[in-house]
Parts: sequence; structure tokens; C-alpha cells
Amino acid sequence: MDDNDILNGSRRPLHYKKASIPNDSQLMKLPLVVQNDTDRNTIRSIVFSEVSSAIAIDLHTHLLPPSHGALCLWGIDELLTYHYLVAEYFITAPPSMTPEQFYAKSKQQQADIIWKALFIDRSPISEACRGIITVLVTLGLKNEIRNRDLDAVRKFYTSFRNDGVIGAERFSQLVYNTAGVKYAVMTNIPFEPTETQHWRPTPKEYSSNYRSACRVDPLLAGNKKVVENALNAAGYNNTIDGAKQFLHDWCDTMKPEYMMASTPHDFVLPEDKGSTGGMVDNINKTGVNEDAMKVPFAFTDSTSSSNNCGGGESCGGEELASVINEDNDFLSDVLMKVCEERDICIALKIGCHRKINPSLLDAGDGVVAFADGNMLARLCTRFPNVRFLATFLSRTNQHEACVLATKFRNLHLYGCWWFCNNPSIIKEITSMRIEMLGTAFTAQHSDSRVLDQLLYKWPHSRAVIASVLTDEYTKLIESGWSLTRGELRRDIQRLFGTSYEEFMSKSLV
Ligand code: FIX
Ligand code: ZN
Repeated sequence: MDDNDILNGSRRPLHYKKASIPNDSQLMKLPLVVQNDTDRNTIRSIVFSEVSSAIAIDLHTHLLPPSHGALCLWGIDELLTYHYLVAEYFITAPPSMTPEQFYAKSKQQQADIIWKALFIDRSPISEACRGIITVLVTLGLKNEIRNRDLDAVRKFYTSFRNDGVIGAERFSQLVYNTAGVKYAVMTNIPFEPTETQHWRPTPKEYSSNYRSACRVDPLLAGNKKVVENALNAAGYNNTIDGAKQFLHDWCDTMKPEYMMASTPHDFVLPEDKGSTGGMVDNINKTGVNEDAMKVPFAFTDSTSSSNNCGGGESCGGEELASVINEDNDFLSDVLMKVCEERDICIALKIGCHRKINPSLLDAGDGVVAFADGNMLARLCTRFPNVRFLATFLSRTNQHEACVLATKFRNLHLYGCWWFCNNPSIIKEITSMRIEMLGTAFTAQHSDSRVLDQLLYKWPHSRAVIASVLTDEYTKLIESGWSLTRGELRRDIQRLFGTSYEEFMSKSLV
């Protein structure tokens, strides 16, 4: 790394580079010293080098393996039609182009439209657009983008595509190795038939770069219809026990790292709780909290809400109110019970306001300005044996989230999600977390939907995190603590995955 790299380090992508100094080298035991500006630059260079060589664990993505066929998304057309870019395109799209017309076009046509609007007619300066530049440069396509030659970029991918699943596997390997990602946790939805066909009767094989996670949004949201349909279709009893068995069986099939759900935007916890007699039919505490629906804006979502399914339109279909009762029976009597019985974590994503503009599909989801963080505190209190991984979507919840993490040993914060996954906000959140939590959190997850995105989301995050860490470690050393490179490496590795693995292996049952 030269001086230029050091100075520009927080701006240019910081790519993965295998560590040049082995863990057992004597050099790892020498204390780092800061006495003058030269030392400060050396510290910066060492921190950047250690961050670039940290092996990342990507604890939440929507990536699926090549063996899942068309559900494994990769290539330039998928990159260009990422829902972040669709949303950006529609800011300036001509009035004659409606979302319906756009989505009716082929993927390649959609990609052409976005390329012209966001890369030719204006400079690709947003984070999501710059991400594509980083991906293509990393894949050796600098000339192709300099020439603005989208067809030449497509040609590059053809050599992989022509080899079918083997080509996709080859590309997948290349991406993981280049990004320095050991494994990415997928999002696997047992309520979604297009996905379940890859698990039953026999689970498809996939490489160790992928790990599963069982996505259970309908249970958290108390979405009775979706759960009932799934139970009926698979021949389970329409009872609480049937729902639990359904979940246990899916865990046996998927062997998930954790259960996962995103909370609807106004998840609340009422005091009362009645008995259902164990029958799904008798469940009256489903998703809808009548009281919460009386508050202003509550109904804006009841006419246009999410399918609460964790993705995919086919897993329920119904338009549901997303004013949700946190005390719903599916949550406490099914989901939490199964988490306790199996000693498995649940990962929560909190604060998304689904379908603010439904015509934009995934691109139409937004953010709750300030989600109810106390709900997370109450869940941690009510279920002390269940471990919660959590991330909030709104910038305004991040400070409260840090405080909560210092109160509950069953809570672990991870990543900067979606609208927070921008360098300026990653910087702010990561600094705050380090100041409040030390290294007891996981700095990032990519939330990638397209395989190639690992090639930008991680290098972009590494650059920001390295810059934050440089300041924090310089302060620490200047305060009088002597630190070795080995200790620095250990800490950084924690932020990139070991903290997560430590939390995952910490049983509280
Ligand atoms: O709920 C989620 O897992 C979100 O990440 C997605 O719903 C969202 O569409 C997304 O991809 C954000 O990055
Ligand atoms: Zn996600």
C-alpha cells in the first residue's frame, strides 16, 4: 500500500488481499507505536492492510446457490435491475414510463433502460451505481466501461453462462475468493414453493460458501392465512403443535444457521394474552393490532401492505394489514418455542415499511422513521434463553440499538442495512458502535441479492470500516495502551465474523 492508497483509503474500494504476515510471525507480537505523523501513517497502513485481509462472514444475504437454478442471480442484467437501481431510475424516469410498463419488459430491456438513464445520461455517482463500476473493474472490464460498452460487458459473462451450472459454480467460486468472503448466509423461505422445490424431497447440494437461514416472516407477523395454507398444503394439522412440527421439520431439512424475519413497520406488544386451546382456528391474536390501527397512518398500509412472507408474491398473496401484534400466538407459542427447543437464534430486521409505493414492487419499500426499539427490549426480556441478532433500518434507531445491546446478553447487533448501507452512514454507525460496544458486534452484512454484489459491497464497506478503525486505534494508542498487530488482527476479525460466530455458539438455554 503506497502513500496515495493511505490518503485515499477511505474513498477507494478496499479489496480483499490475503494476509502477507502469518499469524505466528514474530512481527505480530511487536507493539504498534504512535509518536508522530509518520507513525500515524504507519498505523493507518497497518489497519488498512489488516482490514483488507480479514475473512468476512456475510451473515445475511438473499443469495442462493447455483444448484437452485434460476434463483441464483448473477451477471450484468441482474446487477442493473437490482431494486435499489430501479428505485433510483424512477426518480427521473419519463412520465410515459410506468412501473407496470417497465416490469413488463424483459430483464435485458430493463437493464438497457437503467444503463442509459443512470450511466449514460448522467454519471453513476450514487452508491448503488458506483457499486456496479467497482464490480466491473474488479472483473477486469475497465475498458468496456470506459467505452460505455454494455454488450461487451454482457459478452464477458457469456463464457460462464455457456457452461450452465458448472459455469455458475465457477463464477461463484471466483466471487467468494475475490471478495474474501468465507460464507454467505442465504434467505430460505419455507412458505415459498419456488424455493421449497429445491429442498424437498431431497435438498440440493451446495458449496460451503453458502449456509441456510429459515425465513419465517408470516410467523412473526402472525399471518394466519399464509401459515394455514402452508400447513394444509404440506399435510400438517391446523394446530399450534402442527405449526411447531412444520417449523421443526423445516429446520431438519434446511439445517439453518438461524431463524429470520423482518418486522412489519409498527410491531407492538400489548399486555394481554389469552389461550387458543392449541388450535390455529381459535387463534385470535394474529397479526393485526386493532388499537394500533387507530393511530394516524395505520391504515395507509392496510390497503397496500406487504405479503409478510419474506419475499416472493406466491406465499400468501393476500393484502394484509401490517399493523402487527407482537404478542401473536405464532410468535410466542410457535416461533419462540421452536427457537428455545432447538437453541437456535433468531435474526430480526426491524423498521421496514413495506410497499410505500406498491407499483414499484421490491423497489417500493421504505423505512419507518423511528421503529419501536422497546419491542426488541421486551422480546429479549420475555425470552431470555433465545438469542436475537438484530439490525435496524432507520438511522434514528441506531443509537438506541447500541444502548440495548449493552443491556441484553441475548442481543447481538449486525450490519448497516439497506438505506443505512451507504459510506457516510456506515461510518457514523460503525464509529458509534465501536465507542459503545467495543468489538462486540458484527460490522457488516451485504444483503446481496446478486452474487457479483459481493465484489462491491464488501470492498466499499472495508474502506469505510478501515478508516473508522484507524481513528479509533490511533486514539487508543495515543491514550497509552500498547497494542500488537496480532491483537489488532484478532479484533478486526471479530468485527468481520468472529463476534457473530462467538454469539452463535453461546448457548443461554
Ligand atoms: O427484509 C429483508 O431481508 C430486506 O433486506 C429486503 O426485503 C430488501 O428488499 C433488501 O434487499 C434490502 O437490501
Ligand atoms: Zn435482506
